[in-house]
Amino acid sequence: MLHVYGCPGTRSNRVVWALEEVGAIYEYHLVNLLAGEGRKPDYLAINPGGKVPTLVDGELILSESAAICTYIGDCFPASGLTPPPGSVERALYNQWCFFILSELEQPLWTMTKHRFALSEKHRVPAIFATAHWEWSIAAQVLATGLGERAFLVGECFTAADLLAAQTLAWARAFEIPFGHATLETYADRLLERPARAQAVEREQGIAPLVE
Ligand SMILES: N[C@@H](CCC(=O)N[C@@H](CS)C(=O)NCC(=O)O)C(=O)O
Repeated sequence: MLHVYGCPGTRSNRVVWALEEVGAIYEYHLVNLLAGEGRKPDYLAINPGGKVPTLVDGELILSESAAICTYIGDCFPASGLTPPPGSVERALYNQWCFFILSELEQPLWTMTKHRFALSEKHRVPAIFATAHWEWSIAAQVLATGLGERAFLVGECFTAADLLAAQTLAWARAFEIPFGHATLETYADRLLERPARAQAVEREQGIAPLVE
């Protein structure tokens, strides 16, 4: 049995979405970040950073949302969520996942931290202009890489698209324009996938949104 530790309205929705895409059976454990549950010793024992998501599969404990989504895809190869290891598609898939986590989401994470995630004494409002500028550059790279295609890699939906779509949804929640009509269409289409709706329902059914 797979166990996912998450909190509604956070990056754990990537993992729950991936689990729903592959049809996995899993147990969801709420880590109420607002109530400080991420800092409890029993949770720190499986995730020393006190963050969500975490996936536990037997002896394996995984953090980092992209690594978890990739593991889920690899465990369910028929789903096509991850291209086969060693393939050209897998190399491109890895590239997009690393880009999304290190370039695309970072300006959003900077904005999130300096809006509310950090304690007030650590917030630097002057950072927003730079974060917006960095976002526009990363969004341009994503739009160029996607072109007129439906998916980032090959002809089918992969976890790279899932991570990109969730990051675009995050930008929308912050009312940050994408600046590219193709990204709007891409996000609309991916965010309408039934597995995403099931994931949102599964997480929100467990606890109210943190925001
Ligand atoms: N790179 C990590 C980031 C995880 C992360 O920062 N999670 C946030 C919620 S979206 C969190 O748990 N924050 C609580 C904290 O920093 O104390 C991933 O993608 O899994």
